[in-house]
Amino acid sequence: MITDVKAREVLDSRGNPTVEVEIELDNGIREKFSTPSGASTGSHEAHELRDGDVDRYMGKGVTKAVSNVNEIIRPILIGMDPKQQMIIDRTLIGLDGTPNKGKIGANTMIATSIACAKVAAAALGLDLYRYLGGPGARVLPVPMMNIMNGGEHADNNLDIQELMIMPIGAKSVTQAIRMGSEVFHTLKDVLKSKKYSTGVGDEGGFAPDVSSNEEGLSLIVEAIKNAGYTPGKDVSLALDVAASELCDKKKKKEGVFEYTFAAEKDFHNKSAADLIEFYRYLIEKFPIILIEDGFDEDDWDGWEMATKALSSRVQLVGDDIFVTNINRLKKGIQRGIGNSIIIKYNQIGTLTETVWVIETAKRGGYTCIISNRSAETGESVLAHLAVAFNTGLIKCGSVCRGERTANYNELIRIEEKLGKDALFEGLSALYSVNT
Ligand code: 2PG
Ligand code: MG
Repeated sequence: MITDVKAREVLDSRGNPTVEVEIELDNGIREKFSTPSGASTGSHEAHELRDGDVDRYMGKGVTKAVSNVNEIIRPILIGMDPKQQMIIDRTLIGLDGTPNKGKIGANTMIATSIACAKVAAAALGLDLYRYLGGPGARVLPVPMMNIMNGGEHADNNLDIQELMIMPIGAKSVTQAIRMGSEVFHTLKDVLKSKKYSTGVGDEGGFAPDVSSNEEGLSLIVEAIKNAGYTPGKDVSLALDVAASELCDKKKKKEGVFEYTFAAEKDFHNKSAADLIEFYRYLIEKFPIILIEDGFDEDDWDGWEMATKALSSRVQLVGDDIFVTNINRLKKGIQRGIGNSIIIKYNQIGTLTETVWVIETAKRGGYTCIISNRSAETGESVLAHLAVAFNTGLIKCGSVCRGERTANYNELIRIEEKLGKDALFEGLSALYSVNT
């Protein structure tokens, strides 16, 4: 039984405040969870409640979220059973009462919701993945490792927000992590030899001022080879274009979707059809097996066209278009938009709704990628969620910085614990891709 709930303001990995919730049970067991935060946030995401008081933390304080927990949520949760996750989450949804969690705040709610799950698992003496996933939880995910940062995550001229590597040729997640780390360090050498900066961006990937997106991809391919791996066989590439950030906002208001990649001199004010051809070109030239947010969050027609054209070649992953929202995902499934979804619990605000989205995606034939945000807090819940729901795919940033390695290290521990029951699927985790 829950005997206490307490919130506080702590910092995330970008140095901004975030809300942490700690829950205590009558047997003295305590667990806490602090909420991550995005930079390239989709406009359809549930509301992140910030104070807006410019005298504190540039307006980013979360004291309102903290008092929502301590004054509104705490008295209601005390006495409840933390294992009743659905009831607790429905209570939070009811307390908020708005369609986008605009009152209590999705950041407030998810901190509470996941702290409940963690404390319930601890009370039962279970690992979180086993508590949430039951006896069938055993798939270790293929990691999407973000080793070059651009877009909103770095101050360089790379348009594509994330260039990622996927060690699909590994036999285990532990080996995949080793391969990723080796490529990451080799990339550092490649960058140094070409006099590029080796400083890292928000998610721990390098952020060199490359002359074009293609150059960024070429440097990574060089690093894969120099590390002793075969591009496309051992290690493939994935992109998060975050194309909502590259779409002309004014034109969009008139219902026209136009895309500009500033680093490409021939790709300014182009249509979705042009963009499909650009992606086709990149897929031919580089071993790319996954493209996330290739189109704007509201460009349903562009997405539909791209799915028809490219979905047998790559996973087309919806992040900002779906925002872990069941209604947007259902619309996507009905219209044949993409074949994969990014799962970010703070986009929706409760663990229960997150699980509903995962289940719906799977029934619709979509793969699910459990994903980090560009600001994390050192939690390793993503690793547990990926294994609990056998998603086969995870995205938790680069292979450096503690808030990124927290999840990789947890995957290594879970794989060790599962022993011969562990399953790592490699390329076949991306069901629809024929290479
Ligand atoms: C994304 C994420 C995480 P942000 O777009 O997928 O990589 O970025 O958290 O800034 O939205
Ligand atoms: Mg994204």
